[in-house]
Amino acid sequence: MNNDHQPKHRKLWSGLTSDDENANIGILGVPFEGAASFRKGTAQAPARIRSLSPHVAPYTESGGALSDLRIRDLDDVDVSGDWNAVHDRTAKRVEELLKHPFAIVIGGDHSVTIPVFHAFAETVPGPLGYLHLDAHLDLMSSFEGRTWSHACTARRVFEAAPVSPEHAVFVGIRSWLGEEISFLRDHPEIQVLAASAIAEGDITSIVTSALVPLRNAASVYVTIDIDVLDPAFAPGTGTPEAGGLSTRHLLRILRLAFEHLPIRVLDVVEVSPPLDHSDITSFAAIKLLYEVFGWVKERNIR
Ligand SMILES: [Mn+2]
Repeated sequence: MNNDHQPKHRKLWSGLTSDDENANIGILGVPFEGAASFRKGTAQAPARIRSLSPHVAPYTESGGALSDLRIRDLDDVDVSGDWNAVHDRTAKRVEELLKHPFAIVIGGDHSVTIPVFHAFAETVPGPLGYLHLDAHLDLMSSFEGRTWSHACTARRVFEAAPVSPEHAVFVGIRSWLGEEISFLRDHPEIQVLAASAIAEGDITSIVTSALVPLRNAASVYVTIDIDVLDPAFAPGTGTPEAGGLSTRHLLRILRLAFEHLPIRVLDVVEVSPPLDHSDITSFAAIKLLYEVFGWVKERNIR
């Protein structure tokens, strides 16, 4: 794909796209799936999600018009070559993306969060917060011999100054590995909200108190691994875990996050169109993104 021009399809993102360098929201695709440990297909997500977006009305679920929002789609990062080259190129393009008041990245597998977060940490003044919505912790120091595996994302994020574990919150977790449990034991300041706790309690009060550590961050990065949703709501993903959140729950959690936190960047990763059924998973991602558009507009981020 040519990255130097705007996509020709003017109905992209329901016609909200603009060439304006000052557009409220910048969107960048990173179709990299080289770090997925099991089933692939996430490289197709940015194109699939974009191709479905013309079929969605430019309104939030509560009827908020998105019409005066301006969205600049920066197309995809060139993901040819090895992972190192992809990380470098991604970081460079994220610097451009961050000229927009709000930045959205569409993966790709979860490893794409690593270079995106590092570019964010180098560009945006801290202290920074990290909100990780996922079935998995991704806290391995290395996985299957790779430090850049999608199972290591959060560990690599903690290596970027100036984020610290006391400004990190994990939500929707229901899969654990021994090394991750040890890491959490060594870092009791990290908040982990398991999927079971969300299902069994009062979601508003549980989530609101879980997000407290992020409130004094200057800017917050939100990463959404689509497998945080139950496979019933998001079957098109490489490592599904039963017992997950409903799309309704996830929208509620994100709404609370937007109400309380200075969110600056959001990524959606691990959508795999070839593993999907009837585009359920891509449409779930689109629903989340359109609500994000609405909250950006509501908060008047410009
Ligand atoms: Mn995951």
